[in-house]
Formats: sequence, C-alpha cells, structure tokens
Amino acid sequence: MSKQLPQDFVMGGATAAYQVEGATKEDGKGRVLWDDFLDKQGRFKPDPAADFYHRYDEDLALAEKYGHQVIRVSIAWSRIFPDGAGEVEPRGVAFYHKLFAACAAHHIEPFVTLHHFDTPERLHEAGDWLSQEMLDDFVAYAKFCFEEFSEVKYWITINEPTSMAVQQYTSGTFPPAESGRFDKTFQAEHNQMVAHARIVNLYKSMQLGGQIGIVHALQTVYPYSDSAVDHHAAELQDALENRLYLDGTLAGEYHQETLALVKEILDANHQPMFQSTPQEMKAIDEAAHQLDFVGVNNYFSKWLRAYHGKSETIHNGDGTKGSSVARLQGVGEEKRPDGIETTDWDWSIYPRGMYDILMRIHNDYPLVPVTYVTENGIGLKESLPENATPDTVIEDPKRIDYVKKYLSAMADAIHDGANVKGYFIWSLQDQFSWTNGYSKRYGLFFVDFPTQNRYIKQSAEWFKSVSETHIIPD
Ligand code: BGP
Repeated sequence: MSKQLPQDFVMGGATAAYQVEGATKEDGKGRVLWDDFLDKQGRFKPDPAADFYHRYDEDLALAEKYGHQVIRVSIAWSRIFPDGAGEVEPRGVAFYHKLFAACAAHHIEPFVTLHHFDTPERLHEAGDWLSQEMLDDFVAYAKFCFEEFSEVKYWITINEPTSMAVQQYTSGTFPPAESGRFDKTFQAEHNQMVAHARIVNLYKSMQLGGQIGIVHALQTVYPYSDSAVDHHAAELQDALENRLYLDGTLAGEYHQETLALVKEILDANHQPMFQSTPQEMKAIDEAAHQLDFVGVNNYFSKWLRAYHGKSETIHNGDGTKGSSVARLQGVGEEKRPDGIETTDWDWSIYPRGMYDILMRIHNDYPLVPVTYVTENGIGLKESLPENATPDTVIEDPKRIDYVKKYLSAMADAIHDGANVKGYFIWSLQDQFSWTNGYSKRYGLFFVDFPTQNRYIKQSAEWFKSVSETHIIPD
C-alpha cells in the first residue's frame, strides 16, 4: 500500500565539502588530515571529486528541477581558517556566501555542517578531537561562521562523531589509523560532545533565530541469537557506537548503565576510563535542553554475537562481497543472520533498523523536539553506457527499491509518533567515498568524473515524484 508523508515534510540530497568540492589546493585552502593520508595510500585522490567548488550552481539547478526543498552541505573549516585558527582566508568566506546565495536563488534551504570529517592538518597533528586546542579552535571557528553567515538558518555542529572516533582509533580506517584504542575512542567521543555542547550553548546565547542540531551515525544493533551472551555483545556494541552519544547529546547526561558498559569494554582491553569534568557535564546538560533537532544517518544494521579473542577488522574497501570482518575484543563479533541482503560493501539492507532507531529516539529521548533523517542511501557500482548522450537516463532500480523501503519504514515511525520532519538522501550527486574512492556511487545524479558531466538517474525522477506528492508509492 502506498504511504503518505506529512505535507510539511522536506526532502533533498546530502553532500560533504571534502567529498564533493575538489579544488583542495585552490583559493588558499589549508591542508586537512586526509591530504597526506590519501596521498600515501595512493588509491584515489580528493580532486576533482564532483568539482562542486565550480559546479555548485549546476547541481543546485538540478536539485531544484528534481523537486528538492533542502540540501546538506558542509563548510570546509580549512577554507575559512587555512591553519585551523588565526588568519581568515577571504576567498573561502566569499565562496560560501556565493554557495548560500545560489541555494536561495534555487529555493533550496541549506543545512550546514561545521565539521564533516575534515580536521585541519595542524590540529589533527596536535591530537585532533583528543586535544583541547582543537576544541577551542573549533568553537572559535563556529562563532566566526555564525557571525559571518547570517543567511544560514540550520546549523549542524558535527557529522557523525561516532564514525570519526571509531574509525580513527578502533578500526583504523580513518587517519591516524590506530586500532584497538578504545580509551582514545571514548575520549574522542566525549570531547566531541563537549565541543558540540559548547557550540550549541554559544549559538543559543547569540539569539540568531536559526536552529542547531547534530548528526549521528546510528546503526541499529541486534543480538545474533536469543542467547544472553549475544544480547550482551549487542549491548556493548550499542554503547560503543550509539548509546554514549545518544545519552550525551540528547539526554544531557550519561546514564549509569551506559557508563558501566563503556567501562566493561575498557576493562577488557586494560585501558583507562575517559575523563570528564563537572563543568563539561554541565555544558552537555544545558545543550541537550536547547538542541533544536537531531539528524539520524542510518544505512544498515548490525548483529552481534559473543567473542572472546583479539580485535580484528578487515575493511571491505573495493566492493568484494563478504570480505569484511569486524571482531572487537571486549565487545563482540559482527555476524549477520542468513537471508539478510547486503550491498557489495557488506552493508546490510534492513529498513526495520531505520524504524527501530527512530522509535528509540522518540521513546527514550523525550527532550528531542525534531528528528531529520540526514543520510540514507545505497552505494552501487554504476557506469555510463558507451553510447550515452546528454539525455541518457541511468537506470538504478536497486536504489529506488532501497530508498522506497527505508522511506516506508520512516513513514511507519512517523505514523507511530516519531517527529521526523525531513529526509536527505546520501548523496545528491556521485562523490568520492572516504575509504572506497570513486567506484562506490550513491548519487541521484551520475557524475562522469573525467568530464564532470552530470546525467540523471531514474532514482532522481522517482525522488521528485515523492518529494512533490508526499506519497511513497508501492
Ligand atoms: C557517512 C558519512 C558520509 C558518507 C557516507 C557513505 O558515514 O557521513 O560522509 O561517506 O557515510 O559512506 P561511505 O562513503 O563509506 O560508503
């Protein structure tokens, strides 16, 4: 049966500066943690990405034509402050004013993220989210943006603090690529929450009239079997990736049960508990009471079973199905039940996980006024037909099927009380993926990277009909 979305529900595409802009050496942009890291890996480069730095108007025109009301963009901190702090780069400031003006001209409301995985290089070397200097400079950069970009009405402090911390220090897939350091992971998680809280409190004190939120990666965790040990493994994984954040940013305190799970993981790894001060906890509490919205990024779910060995992570970096391994000492092992479909990168396709996470926020975190789905989508291997003309429409039935199922699960959550006000597909146009490069495409619009020509995908037409009619067809 087709499902109806609320009339004020908004839809659009998501992007992140480093993944779309390209032009990493242009107009005085400073270096970030990825520049050297990707160079040394030698697998793919951040340029030209989708060349959004030069083609934003073309992409916004497409977004408008295909029925979008909103877009997620991020500001590259290092375009504004090339060194992370100090000297301002006026060409970077001018670029974002032009981008926001183009959004307005195309009747698209930007939701603007301040940090989307792109820490300036100097601050990364100083310890990234583990350093107080990073926190202070981030707050100063946020304040500058609030004063400068008064045209922005929706701000997001940090994109996916959990992915950043876990991939930097637990699985080692993000620079500085350390593994098994749960102590650093939890400290970085806590520090990001402190930075987020300081910025929310600052923004509210400035009374600028806009809204501010945070975006979390929330992959729902289920036990692999009914056994008590598998249930416990799922709880531990959930504490590591979801619960500490949900508590800190949405309840304003870490619940005792959450802290006990965190401590259990750290004890099993002979690592110390993270440090926090009463002053930080006060800021965290204040921010949770003032937060305007939370963004949920949900792509897949996880199933956990008990595991007692050493940590081992094998990341599926090239789309070879079944090649990933995730086992964490003191947590558990990921193991999907039979029959759960996956993408080529081993991400499970499980719309029920979307419903469950939205309902969990609704039921367990009553302070949250509004929720947006700020990322959801499917990475596919897609190519341009040899005889393509500018009018060629790329067929992507798998994407339509995926989005339809997830939107439908989201509509069920809305029906059951979750206050979800919008949906952003990852991604607006094809862009580069942090750990999978250019072969994993998510866009509604196909980007032929060598020529930078755009082509429409069928999913863009389908998306338009949903965003205009508010009806999710069968
Ligand atoms: C989210 C990030 C995005 C994007 C997306 C897809 O975690 O916020 O930046 O990359 O995931 O992930 P991937 O590129 O690894 O497939």
